[in-house]
Amino acid sequence: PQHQPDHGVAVAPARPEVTPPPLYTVLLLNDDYTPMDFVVDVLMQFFGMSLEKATQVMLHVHTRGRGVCGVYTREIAETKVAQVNEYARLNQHPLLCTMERA
Ligand code: TYC
Repeated sequence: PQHQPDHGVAVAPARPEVTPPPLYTVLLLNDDYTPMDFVVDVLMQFFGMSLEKATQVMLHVHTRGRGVCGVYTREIAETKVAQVNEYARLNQHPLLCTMERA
């Protein structure tokens, strides 16, 4: 068939391709001093977990050393990490939240 001339105007491809953003896992690290109920409170407040789920994750961190709070895009993960660490320091607990590429 005959080809249409290219007018230099960008058009959407028939099957648009999108590049998904990199994902980051937000982690909580264990320590010997932060009270268990404080960690459960953090998981409920900042990660939207139920009391049951937060307790389960807190106990996993307590016994295994670290645990997953959630997986987010970079800006969201960075904000969660900053908010949790600020909240822990404000309450004078050594609790550490970190992130790594998923
Ligand atoms: N290990 C703490 C304690 O025995 C509890 C704890 C759990 C602390 C999870 C930090 O990310 C953490 N009180």
